Amino acid sequence: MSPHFPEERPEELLAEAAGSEELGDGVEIRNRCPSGWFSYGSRCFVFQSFPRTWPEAEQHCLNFDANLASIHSFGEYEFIQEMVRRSTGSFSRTWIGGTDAVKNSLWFWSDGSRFDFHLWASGEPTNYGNTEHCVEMNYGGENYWNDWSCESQLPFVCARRLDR
Ligand SMILES: [Ca+2]
Ligand SMILES: [Ca+2]
Repeated sequence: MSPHFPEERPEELLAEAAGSEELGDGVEIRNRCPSGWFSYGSRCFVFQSFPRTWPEAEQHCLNFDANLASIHSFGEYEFIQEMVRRSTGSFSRTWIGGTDAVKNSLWFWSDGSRFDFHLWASGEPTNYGNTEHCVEMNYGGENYWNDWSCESQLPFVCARRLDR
């Protein structure tokens, strides 16, 4: 696994938001992640294990003032992968917030951030049958992304900014 998740120190892997108000030297960090969410960088994340279509998943995240997760670095990706693995016991296929539904092959994140990072599987995105406009992770193994039909149902990851 990644250096972010050393197996021998599980308590540090996914510091649950509610339990991490103090950061050494009594320095308080503002931590407003909802209970059960996990913080990474300046955002809070939660894995939702019940399968939904991509638009239903995005709507569900919006109920938390969140969006489907955008991913901007390999570290963020590994963090989310670990959240999925801990919940499901494997690297299960999972919706994230990427979509090219507005214009094919022009990718956006549903939270409005720049699509500045990707981990497409070999040969992807294929836009198979001109029907694949949403991004899943953990496709064909633990590391890769695939464009898939937005109407397919998968578990999903929501993310929101910590300072909300
Ligand atoms: Ca597409
Ligand atoms: Ca595809």
